[in-house]
Amino acid sequence: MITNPRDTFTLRRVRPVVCLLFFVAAGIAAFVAIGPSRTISAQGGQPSPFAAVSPATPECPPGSDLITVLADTFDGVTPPTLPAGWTATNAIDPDGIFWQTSNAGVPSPPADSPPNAAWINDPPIAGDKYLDVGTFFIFEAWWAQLTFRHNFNLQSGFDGGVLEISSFYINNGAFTDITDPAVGGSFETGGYNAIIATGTGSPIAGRHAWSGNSGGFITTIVNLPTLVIDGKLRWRMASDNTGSGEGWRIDNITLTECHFNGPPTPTPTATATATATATPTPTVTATASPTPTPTPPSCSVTSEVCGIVVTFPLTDYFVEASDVVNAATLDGGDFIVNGTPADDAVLISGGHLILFTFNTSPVIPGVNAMHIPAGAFNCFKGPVAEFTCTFTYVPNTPTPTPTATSTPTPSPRPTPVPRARPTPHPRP
Ligand SMILES: [Ca+2]
Ligand SMILES: [Ca+2]
Ligand SMILES: [Ca+2]
Repeated sequence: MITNPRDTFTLRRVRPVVCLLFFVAAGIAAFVAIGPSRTISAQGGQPSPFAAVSPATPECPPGSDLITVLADTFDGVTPPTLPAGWTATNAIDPDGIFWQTSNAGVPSPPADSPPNAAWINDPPIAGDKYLDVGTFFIFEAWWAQLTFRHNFNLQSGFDGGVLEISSFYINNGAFTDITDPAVGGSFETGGYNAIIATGTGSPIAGRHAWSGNSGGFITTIVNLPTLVIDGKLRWRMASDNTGSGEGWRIDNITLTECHFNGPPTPTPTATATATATATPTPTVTATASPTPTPTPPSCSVTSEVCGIVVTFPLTDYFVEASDVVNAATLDGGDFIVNGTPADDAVLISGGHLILFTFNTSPVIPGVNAMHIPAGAFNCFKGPVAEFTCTFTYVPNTPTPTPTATSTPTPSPRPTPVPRARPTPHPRP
């Protein structure tokens, strides 16, 4: 499923409410939109050592709607098959058992929504098992939240599960823990409850993780960073070299965000190009009325990279156009970083989104300048307007191994700051 971005142009720093999103991935058909409601039933009511939670009913800022980016219950397949869009990989494969769907066995109950959940075992030897969901793209994401239910009984303190994300703009695409500062995600509820022991062969030794016995299905809600515009999620179960558990089950996954629902807005123009006014201001003097300036180009672009701080030298840059781009006029050289033209340009998403790539990163420590000259390529409505923007590169420094013994305190979610809109938009 590919949803064309709206014919709406935004600068995220100016109007963070606006969001455009779509998927591109194999097997996207698996992601079934389930409408505006994101409530997950709180069933499987066994006594649990974890605090009872009521899945939050998120509130979107005025002018935006809650939409579901992806959702899966794992119930449309016959175990052990995974739904399309999901992949299972064992980076360390001790037993040939991969993440799969399951409708029976331990840990019990086997599913939150019957009949199936995704499941992995907890073997008595070192293992590293991944459950990945295909790439999704979120543009102008506001208040993106991942909710899922899971039931784990993993050798306490030695075997554990973590949630990781891969994005172009995080550690050069390497899967990174959702709570890592480079990612910036945080748990609203149901966060990690243990630190995995070191020295016993765990691939995630020393990291915060889910471990021990959840006592049935619990809810985890993750606040996703707004800077992640493309992502692959990974549920990772790591076991050490002795002792075992029952395993880990995942069910009822939803990823939601707030999406601007207003009318298309005028293009903010950072350059000095004057906007033609329909009615020149009357003048009382004898001086001539100003000649109306020509209508500026109807095609403008922006990039999620504008204004952000990156911790590795970027080679890939998404640029979003307000109008469909004419591919015949597009080439890598149209996009320039610090005076270096890109090597390639690819048009995706119905022609609104361009991915410029460099064979060698042009990034320098400190402030970096991005530039697209006026008319570098054409859109359906006319030549592209000049684009300039900057971002900052701060080389990453190694993160010390965590030594704290307490679980991290979830960060409070940011307070929505709705931007002013010119006119209210009637809801359907
Ligand atoms: Ca299910
Ligand atoms: Ca173990
Ligand atoms: Ca060109």
